[in-house]
Amino acid sequence: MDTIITKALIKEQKRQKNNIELIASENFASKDILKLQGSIFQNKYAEGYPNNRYYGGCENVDTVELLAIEYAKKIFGCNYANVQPHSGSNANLIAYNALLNSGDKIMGLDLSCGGHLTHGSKVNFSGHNFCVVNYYVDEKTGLLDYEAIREIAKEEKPKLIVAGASAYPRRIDFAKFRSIADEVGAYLMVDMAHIAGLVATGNHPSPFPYADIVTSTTHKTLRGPRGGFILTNNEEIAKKIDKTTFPYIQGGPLMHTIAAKAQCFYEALSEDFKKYQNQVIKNAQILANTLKEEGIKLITDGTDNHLLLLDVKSSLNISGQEAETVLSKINITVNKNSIPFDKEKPKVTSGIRIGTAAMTTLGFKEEQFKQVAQIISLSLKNKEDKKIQTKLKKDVKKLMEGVK
Ligand code: DSN
Repeated sequence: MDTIITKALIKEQKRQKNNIELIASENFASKDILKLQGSIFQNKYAEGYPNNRYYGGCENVDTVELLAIEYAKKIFGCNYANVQPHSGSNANLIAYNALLNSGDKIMGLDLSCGGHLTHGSKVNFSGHNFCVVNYYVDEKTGLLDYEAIREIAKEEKPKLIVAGASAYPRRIDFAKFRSIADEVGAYLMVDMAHIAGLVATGNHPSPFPYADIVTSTTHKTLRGPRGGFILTNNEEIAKKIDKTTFPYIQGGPLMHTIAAKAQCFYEALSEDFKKYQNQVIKNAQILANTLKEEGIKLITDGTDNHLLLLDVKSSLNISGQEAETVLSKINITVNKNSIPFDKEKPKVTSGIRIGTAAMTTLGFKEEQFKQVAQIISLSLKNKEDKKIQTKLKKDVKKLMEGVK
């Protein structure tokens, strides 16, 4: 192997072994998933769909794609699944193109309020190809205000409403979104990328039967390979999704990733996965409560899911960027994140977003997460004190040594 790549790989292995990983969208996939991602399935071209391909020799990749589809339908309780989208962004690109024409109006959560780039940001295809209207969280509570969303929808009459977020710590009420969509004759699309693992195990209400179309990734709380998928209960929409995925947007499916997605779904159906997701929630609760005890402000004052959004600017008078850097020096990995109505630029921000999915996979429980919260608080409150930072880095090392 190229020596530079080898060195980078070894260093990355060390980084993942030494650091407390709190990025809410990351996780540690199982050995079986990694094995399939790096498997010979990657050598196979399989444009088309199972039993209907444009290439010969597809019998084995057909087996794994059909299995991935069956498992996905079983987990999420729906009738149709397309497991070919290469990513969550692609899944959203496909969903919009399946249902809309260029210039049609979509309505999604504002980026600084926790929405995603593909929910209508101007710098993304979604904001470029479609007419976008945003909805927001309530400025005081940080919560989705469904009546305000209803009013915007009535005024703007979007053709499609997106429910779902990248940095929203609370439960999303899909039934309410459905009633808003029905009132204005819009499609309801749910992007459940962040919460898919929670939905799979009943730790967050399901988007079905409310959504017309559900998009997701497989690598966040779902703990699978990096990739996307799309679900629906509507046969006509399913046909459109398939045609839009291939040949309209994508070419050859990534069969190694689809095999790994099948394994991810297989794991998600297990009792162990349910226990894991229950622990993700318990860990997020203790993390939230301890940070609050330490005087750190949380957007929405807590969490219902796997993630927390810390307002470090108003609590500690530092930016999200600075907090990210301070914590990275003691081997805690987080990402700076805009908070609702943030006055700072996206590269600076007033907040950080943290999540419990990855470290729960490594075996952290309430006891460890309580310590993590105390370390974060001490580190950010004493950012100039080298002695304290050195001691905290040692505490992190000790916590990571406890990981089997
Ligand atoms: N970039 C992902 C996240 O961190 O939430 C979303 O695509």
